[in-house]
Amino acid sequence: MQFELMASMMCADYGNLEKEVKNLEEGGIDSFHIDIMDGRYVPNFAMSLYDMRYIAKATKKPLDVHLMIEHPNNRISLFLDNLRKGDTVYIHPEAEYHPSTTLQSIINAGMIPGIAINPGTSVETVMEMLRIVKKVLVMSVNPGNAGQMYLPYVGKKITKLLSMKEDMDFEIYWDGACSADKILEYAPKGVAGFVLGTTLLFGKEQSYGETLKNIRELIF
Ligand code: S6P
Ligand code: MG
Repeated sequence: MQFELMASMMCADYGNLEKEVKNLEEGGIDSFHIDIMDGRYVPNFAMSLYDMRYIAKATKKPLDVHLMIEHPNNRISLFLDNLRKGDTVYIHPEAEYHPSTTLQSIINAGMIPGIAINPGTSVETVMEMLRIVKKVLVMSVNPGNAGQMYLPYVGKKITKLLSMKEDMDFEIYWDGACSADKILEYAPKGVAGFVLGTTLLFGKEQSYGETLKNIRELIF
């Protein structure tokens, strides 16, 4: 069974960032998830433009950029100019007056357009954008911090999105408190990828390679 594993780089050791990137690459990570925060749309400052740029230079793997910032279209070129074609950029529709304009900027730059859906946001409110994007990042925690608890009511939303993804041509990704049991349950149902943070990947006794191998062996 095919599914992607992304490393949530806000959880990495910043004292050894280059080594972290190399170890994750060697361990078999598929892409690097970059949580950009502005302290306004979410109550935290995690990563910023220069962190993203550094990681983009340190790896040839794709970047998965999750913009948790107000009105991303105002400064979207700062990000797009430092990415490669085929990288993904997610916006939060609530953070923008005209989210489809922002998504069009992402498409025009050759990036993969995505939306991130908060736990309290319903599928119905983003329906039209589902026709534009290629990826939907379902937040199973409120955005802003790593190490939070899974919010179980998000499961019903994933089930709904799974029933729509073929017709509307998008893939579903999981972000927040991702544990092995969630991958075991949702990868076979069709969730395409999982963002791994403190719950499963970082700060563990075993190497990234061992962890990633164990996860991939969960599902044959
Ligand atoms: C949260 C952010 C996420 C977290 C990730 C951390 O705002 O979008 O990408 O970094 O969820 O994973 P964990 O396992 O610590 O919840
Ligand atoms: Mg994220």
